[in-house]
Amino acid sequence: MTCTVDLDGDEAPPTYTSLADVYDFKTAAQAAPRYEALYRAYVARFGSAPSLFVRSPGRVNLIGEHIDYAGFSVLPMALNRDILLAVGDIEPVGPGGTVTVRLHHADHAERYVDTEWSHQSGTVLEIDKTVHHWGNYVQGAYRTTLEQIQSDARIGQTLSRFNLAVSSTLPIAAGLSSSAALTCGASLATMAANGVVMKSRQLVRAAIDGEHLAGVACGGMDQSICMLGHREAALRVDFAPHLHVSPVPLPLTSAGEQPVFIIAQTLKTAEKHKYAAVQYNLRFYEATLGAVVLARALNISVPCKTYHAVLNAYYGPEAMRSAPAETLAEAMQRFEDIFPVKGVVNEADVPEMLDISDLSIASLRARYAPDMQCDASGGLHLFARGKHILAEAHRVYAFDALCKLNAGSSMPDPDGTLKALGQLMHESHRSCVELYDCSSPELDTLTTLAEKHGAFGSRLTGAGWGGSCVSLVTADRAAGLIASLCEEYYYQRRPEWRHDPAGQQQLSNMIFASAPQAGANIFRDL
Ligand code: NG1
Ligand code: MG
Repeated sequence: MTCTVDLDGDEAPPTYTSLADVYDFKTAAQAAPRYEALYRAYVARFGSAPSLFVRSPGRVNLIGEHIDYAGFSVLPMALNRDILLAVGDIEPVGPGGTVTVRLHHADHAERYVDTEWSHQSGTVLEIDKTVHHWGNYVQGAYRTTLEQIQSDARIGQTLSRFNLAVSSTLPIAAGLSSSAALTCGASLATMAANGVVMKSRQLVRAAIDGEHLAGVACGGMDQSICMLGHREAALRVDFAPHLHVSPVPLPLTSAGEQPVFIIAQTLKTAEKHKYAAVQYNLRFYEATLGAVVLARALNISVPCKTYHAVLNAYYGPEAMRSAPAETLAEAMQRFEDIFPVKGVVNEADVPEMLDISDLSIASLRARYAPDMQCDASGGLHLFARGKHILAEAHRVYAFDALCKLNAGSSMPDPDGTLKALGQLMHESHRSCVELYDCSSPELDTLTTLAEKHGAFGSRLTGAGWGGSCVSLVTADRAAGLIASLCEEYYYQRRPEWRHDPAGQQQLSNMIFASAPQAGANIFRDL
């Protein structure tokens, strides 16, 4: 998916000199040893001290699942689990000289093998996406960041060689966007190493393009929230007409406290390169074909490949901008009334539905799912997927409106608002189960348990099919909820973790509480 980037604020990501600028007091104290350990690992690997650190957080999507590629707004927040990069041995390379970047993983060097790449200053780095290496994400973002630097006449063009060491508390393939944290962190490190200042929007663009170069056809949600997260607010990310973000402060509880989100992993990973071909890309294809079929049913003549574009063409950009919830409510009804086939559709029958019966399946694919593998042999659930997308988009606006209505004000029934937010999360999960078919038995068990033990609402987050769920709870119930889930979910499946310090350590990154965090930043002179 391509999107133009038009972000609020023209600033560069911040540079800080104290952990307290990012973390609250207690978390800063807990985080300090990680920076020290990474410093030591850098010295051990490269023989000199790093000159700066980059911090790049993971994200959790609070609501708005599988609708970013349909063009609709989503509502994520940055997490208190992050990737740190130590950057050092920065040396400018003259024109035509060889630029080399060395990359080391400080936590799991045996699993994430070291790598390095070189190119002549002034030439483009080639990336081999057929080899699945964790360094591809870093290389991809390195290359696209240099392209941004070189396309901006205001920025100098002398490139530097440098070294990177990485450490992470973000679980991989858990639906918490470790990949975007890595590409955003790599973009920021490349910027800093080259001694230039770029705007956040350029870095978001570079990180998105970098992930594409690594072979993942993603939307822009993950990179936007990672780079632009707010310390005390979730973000609404809009994709049309441009990528645009606005803070969504969460309503306080009746005790005047910030509510808490509990992130809980299923113990079943959701590795993109494994399930993408079967499920994620197929959903993208179903979402695109559904939009095209709807456009045909509404007699829209301009080409539209997303549901958002169809609604925009039918209701007009003004209705979409000023009354999105009302417009979507109308659209949901119309969709039910006029979508031509409510059941499963055979791929071979789609051209007929579009009145272009001489179109081959190969051409249909080339038009609506280019450059992606996907298996449609089980049929296309166009109606069910479309129904989810429209209702989920509506829930995002409802969630946003509830938060904004109650932001900072002392309302009569604050917990009522949290209950209503929880209800939207609950409905979102049901829709992912029943209409989008992207849940798993483990996700259903965890969300049910979370709601039983005091969550206002709980839902899968990220693409699904494994990974994590997110639950909304008051601060005073957070510890109790975590204890209950440990008892009834984790210790049932990993009894050995109960008394083993290493198991407890694993568990602390499997289930944890997070409030919204700041987006990525640089630290100097810590
Ligand atoms: P995950 O698989 O959790 O990183 C993916 C997409 C998002 C969005 C969600 C579903 C990538 C990098 N991310 O998230 O853009 O479509 O699924 O809402 O592909
Ligand atoms: Mg990802």
